[in-house]
Amino acid sequence: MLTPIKDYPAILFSNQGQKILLIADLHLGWEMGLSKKGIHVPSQMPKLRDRVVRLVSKIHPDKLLILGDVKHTITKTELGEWRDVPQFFSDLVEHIRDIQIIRGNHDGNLEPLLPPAIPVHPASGIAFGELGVFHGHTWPSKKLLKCRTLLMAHVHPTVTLFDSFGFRMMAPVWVKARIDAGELSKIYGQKQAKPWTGDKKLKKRSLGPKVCQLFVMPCFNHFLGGRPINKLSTGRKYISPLLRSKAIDLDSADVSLLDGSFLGKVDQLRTLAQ
Ligand SMILES: [Mn+2]
Repeated sequence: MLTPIKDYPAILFSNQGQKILLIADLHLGWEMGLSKKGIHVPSQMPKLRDRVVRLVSKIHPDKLLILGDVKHTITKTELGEWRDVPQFFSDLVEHIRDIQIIRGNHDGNLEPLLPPAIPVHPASGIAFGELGVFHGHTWPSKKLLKCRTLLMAHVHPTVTLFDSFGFRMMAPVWVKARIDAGELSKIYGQKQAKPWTGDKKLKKRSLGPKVCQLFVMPCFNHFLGGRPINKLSTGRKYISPLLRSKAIDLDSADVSLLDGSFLGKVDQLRTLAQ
């Protein structure tokens, strides 16, 4: 069962008595890039760490899974990240021992900054029972198609609304979209399974893709802003092959704020983004 944590960009997955807390897109060291432009702000790592610690003390998960982009620079490592990333994790393991990471596109050379006990899984993801998790800048691994639900990060979904007084609001959101398993199977060159009708011979054939829904999770680093899911005109189209594909019906996807308020479908919200 997947339960978004109210007022946090975090979600809890309960699987066979195990509680897995999922967060994504920490982008530690993001503010260091600003100093090159002459804008100096102190490291935001302590605030992000304290927010994760608060969350862990509230939820008491068995495992913390970070869905990629732990740090901000892509392949090299900034001096400040050499300080902040190890400090972040050495403080965090005091509160939760089982931490695992799925590699994001910003996580090149991440391992030297981590305690050795923290594994880094490939960006194409891993499965926990009915839930498949991956970062989102690449396709999920084929074995994730066996999971009913996929969860990705990477696009930092937000919604933007513009009113007649000229005020523009932007807020991080959860996006829940339907996945067309047939289309996805085509993309993977995989035969779509026939539904199981009870016949034992057919049962085997029903072990094909059963993936049917996708959750896109908001960015944990609240300094970063994001990409309005209801505004396509600015910037490139979605920076995720799965979201660009026909397998996802983004127009009819549900959009909700972090406090749980349902805002509407993506296509309805597009009319308010101008
Ligand atoms: Mn990313």
